[in-house]
Amino acid sequence: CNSCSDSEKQCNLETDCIFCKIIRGDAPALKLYEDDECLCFLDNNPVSPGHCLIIPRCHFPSLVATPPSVVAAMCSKVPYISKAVMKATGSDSFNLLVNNGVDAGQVIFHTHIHIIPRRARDCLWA
Ligand code: DGP
Repeated sequence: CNSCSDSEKQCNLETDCIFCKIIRGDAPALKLYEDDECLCFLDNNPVSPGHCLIIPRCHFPSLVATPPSVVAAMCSKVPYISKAVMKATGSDSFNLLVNNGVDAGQVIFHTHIHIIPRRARDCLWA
């Protein structure tokens, strides 16, 4: 696996992880982008139109459990994907968000980055 080739870990997908199911094609998702390292698809509970998630192809349960090289691969897609999402949604701003751990609001334990398009006066948060 290109995502974790420089980690000790073999690329590993979990049976019960919904994001691993999306990677395997066993669960549906509206994909915006994919390559041999990452996948980006629309969040199914969006806080704004175009809200999407970037995930690595390997299962790591949280950002702190993700090898730096995989974090770097995920982050490297942000400029390209965010530009396309902003163009499609007509917004020119967005928030990047990572919830790491239960107390931070993480509910899916396959590491991911949220891209959340913002509009003027959308009243999401500051
Ligand atoms: P977090 O709280 O950071 O773990 O966010 C998980 C996000 O994942 C949440 O915004 C909803 C989204 N999500 C959960 N299950 C699915 C799914 O089956 N499909 C899609 N597209 N998104 C999902």
